[in-house]
Amino acid sequence: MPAMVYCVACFNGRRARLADAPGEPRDSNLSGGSMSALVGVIMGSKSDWSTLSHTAETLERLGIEHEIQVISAHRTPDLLFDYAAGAAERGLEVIIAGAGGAAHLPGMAAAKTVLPVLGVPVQSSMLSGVDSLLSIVQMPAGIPTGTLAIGRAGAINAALLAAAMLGNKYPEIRAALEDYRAEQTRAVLDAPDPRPSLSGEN
Ligand code: RP5
Repeated sequence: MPAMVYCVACFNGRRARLADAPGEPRDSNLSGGSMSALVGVIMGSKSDWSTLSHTAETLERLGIEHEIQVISAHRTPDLLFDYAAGAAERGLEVIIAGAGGAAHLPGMAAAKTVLPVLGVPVQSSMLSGVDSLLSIVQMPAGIPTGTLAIGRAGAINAALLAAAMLGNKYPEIRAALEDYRAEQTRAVLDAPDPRPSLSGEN
């Protein structure tokens, strides 16, 4: 039995998480209560979770309701189409899609929705994520896909960029983003010495 099973039959309503395991994708929307997700975080494989977990952590830190799911452009193409086509109707306002290698997930999601889609290139083992980056970034005119940096930085920044978009509509998200930035600035200024033993000391 797989460690985590999603009920994929109820995409036009609320998804059901039947079981999950620590360190694997989970649906914070379902675990967090009754609010509906604003951000859909999808990834091409469970193996992408070590990267996209940074997206989830950042969204959680900012208090942004989100849902998380493995959807493969290649292994589950019909599911991808259903998910992207129904995303706006279900209340999602931004989709973050991470994939590696021949990373078609973000672009194909963008092709099926007018919601903003942010692509996170996962660092692949064979080509270090350059393949992922190039697969996501060179979209044809007419189907934009926002493309972030490869790996952890891109995963975090996708969440922050989603927050910036949502912040135009939701004041509490704008405020959370401002706090995040202020805290990050303060952390640098408070510990200017790079040597671990002296960090924070003068
Ligand atoms: C892509 O293929 C996924 O996004 C993942 O990064 C890569 C490898 O997938 P697995 O073979 O690890 O499932 O579709």
